[in-house]
Amino acid sequence: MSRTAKIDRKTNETDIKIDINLDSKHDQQIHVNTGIGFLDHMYHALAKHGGWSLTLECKGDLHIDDHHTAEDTGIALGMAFKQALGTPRGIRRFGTAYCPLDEALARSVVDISGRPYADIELDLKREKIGELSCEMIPHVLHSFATAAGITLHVDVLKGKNDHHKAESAFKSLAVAIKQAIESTGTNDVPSTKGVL
Ligand SMILES: [Mn+2]
Repeated sequence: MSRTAKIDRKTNETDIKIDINLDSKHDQQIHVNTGIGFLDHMYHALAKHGGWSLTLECKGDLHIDDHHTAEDTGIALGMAFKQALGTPRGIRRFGTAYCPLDEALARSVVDISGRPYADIELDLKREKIGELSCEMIPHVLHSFATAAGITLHVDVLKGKNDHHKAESAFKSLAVAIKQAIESTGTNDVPSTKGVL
């Protein structure tokens, strides 16, 4: 059984449609169009290495800047993820991954905890990558974690090139999430509280 969700989120600043399938190992379909090329690249990497199918369309107020589009797509993707996951039963709950991209190395640690928290250290030096402000990259990850109700620690441990650092961060996040939501084949809630 596939874990799927559809989200429609419209405000005065952005109009977002998402269709997600967290269990698309064999037939991944990924279409991302936010109007910000580098952000599309990051969401595409997240979906690809997370084993998701993802359609994400956003029409945002890019005539102002990239802020609302980046933040709101992070929120909407978090909402979609949470909805698709449903009650977290029969999953591993914790996930850890290291991903390199050439000289860059990132580590992500995830807890599908029901506790929204994000600690993000990407060590980006540039003002922007393509049309995405570097300050928006941790903001996107914070927004995603908050809306998804999960705990994220994402650290770029090494690297010189900001494109490599950001991409290795999203890849490691994808692999860590994939591990955390992997089915254990039980119906157990992975918490001593009996609830997440
Ligand atoms: Mn903001």
